[in-house]
Amino acid sequence: MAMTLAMLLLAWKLRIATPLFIVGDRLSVFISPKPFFWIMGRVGGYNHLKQLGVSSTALAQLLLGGIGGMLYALVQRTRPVPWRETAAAFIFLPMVLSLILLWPVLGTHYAGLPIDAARITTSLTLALCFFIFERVLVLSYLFLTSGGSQTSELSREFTPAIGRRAFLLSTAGLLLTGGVAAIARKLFTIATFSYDGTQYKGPAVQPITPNDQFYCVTKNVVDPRVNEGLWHLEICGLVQNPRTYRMQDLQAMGMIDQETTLMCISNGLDAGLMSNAIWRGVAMPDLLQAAGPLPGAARVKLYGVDNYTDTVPLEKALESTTMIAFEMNGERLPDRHGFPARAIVPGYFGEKHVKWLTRIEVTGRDAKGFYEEQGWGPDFIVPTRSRIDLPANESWYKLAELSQKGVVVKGVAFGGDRGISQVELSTDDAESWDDATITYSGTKLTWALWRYEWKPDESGDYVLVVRATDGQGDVQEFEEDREFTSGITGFHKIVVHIYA
Ligand SMILES: Nc1nc2c(c(=O)[nH]1)N[C@H]1C(S)=C(S)[C@@H](COP(=O)(O)O)O[C@H]1N2
Ligand SMILES: [Mo]
Repeated sequence: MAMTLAMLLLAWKLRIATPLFIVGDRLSVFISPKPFFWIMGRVGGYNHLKQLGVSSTALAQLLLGGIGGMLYALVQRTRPVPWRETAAAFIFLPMVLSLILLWPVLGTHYAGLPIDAARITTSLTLALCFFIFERVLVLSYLFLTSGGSQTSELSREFTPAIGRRAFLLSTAGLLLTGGVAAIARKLFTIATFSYDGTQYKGPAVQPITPNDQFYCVTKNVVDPRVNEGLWHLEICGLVQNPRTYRMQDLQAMGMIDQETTLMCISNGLDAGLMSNAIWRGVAMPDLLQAAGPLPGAARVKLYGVDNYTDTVPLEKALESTTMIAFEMNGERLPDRHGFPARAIVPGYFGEKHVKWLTRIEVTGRDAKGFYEEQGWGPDFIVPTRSRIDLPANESWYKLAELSQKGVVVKGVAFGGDRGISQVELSTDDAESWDDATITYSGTKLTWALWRYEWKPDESGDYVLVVRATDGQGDVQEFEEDREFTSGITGFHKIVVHIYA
């Protein structure tokens, strides 16, 4: 409990990555998307899965601590255990195991320490936590059993002095447990559960999504809140001149403003994990060209301070529309959208737009990111898609009331970085199509908004379907062979009832 309390305090006050949070990150790369979705279905969503992850890590930790304590007590009864043995068993051994097992995720820091500094900080504080465990265990055992040396083995356990000490120790244990519960509650209030999975859809959809309504997806239980003073951006790997930029260096560079739509790879046909904003920042090729990619460079691996990673082909990173954004719709990036810097990779799924960006590593062709390691992909380019936002599925209208203005049908269409040239609506389940009006055409990198006035002339049940054509003239399609791990394709359909 003392060690767990120390970890929670470190996580809460100093935003240090403790096993409570990073064990889940370490394990989740081993769960491929199918079982991942199965487990998520079983436990009731990503938020529950995260809660399950943290609480089982905490329980496992307490259980291991308990077993360690019992083993120690058993040995202590037969002979005094010297400090170098308890230190080896309870500090050195767990430290070595943690370094080996958690190495890839130790470079995490939720206040934005650069990766190498974060790795050292996480390791040192972990050693401190194990030290606390060892000291509390040894000292409380000695406290419990001291002063009973003259009495026999049997009476030692039942003397009033021992009873008093046991009572005091238990009380201290209860206080620690209370502390753990109190800080766990505090962490819960700043956790991502309340907003992870936020969608933006429905009749109120605007061309530009307001920052506080922008869809949100994060792998984290507690998101980073980066301290800009600690933060920097590294360009490294297969480059001639590795470099580190502080925010003021970046802000002195030429800025671009670019409207770009983002969509999550797991967005359902009727879902709202898609939003549009105006991003301001620097062009990624400016930084990469200054660094000078070496022969053999094929991909670019982007790292967030939360130890999230993803990769893009070097060619894509060198396109002038691939950028590092510092502002969103005229404001500094909100914390949950990646303050102080995030990648914008037009035409690729949301995963690639790494938030809380702290390192850009130029790599060979085999580099993989967090979700790629899990088995997402292999295709990460957004296929053309469209959605009906109004009316809602299963809406009812009275025919007589539609004689003047009909049913207003509207929604969005998104063609990755290819733009949208046409949107069509069918009111007979894809038998025939009619042009919708594009009310907001956006740019090649954004969604378009469309509208259609439908005047049904008889009552009945209608199936409405939308389809879009991208800027290259390719009509949205259902790709039968496409794995869901590359994002689903198909058509959004709704049912509307018209009654007499
Ligand atoms: N550092 C970091 N970047 C990240 C993620 C993350 O968990 N950590 N999630 C990714 C995913 S899956 C998506 S869909 C987008 C969502 O961006 P948004 O929350 O700003 O809409 O961010 C991506 N970038
Ligand atoms: Mo995503």
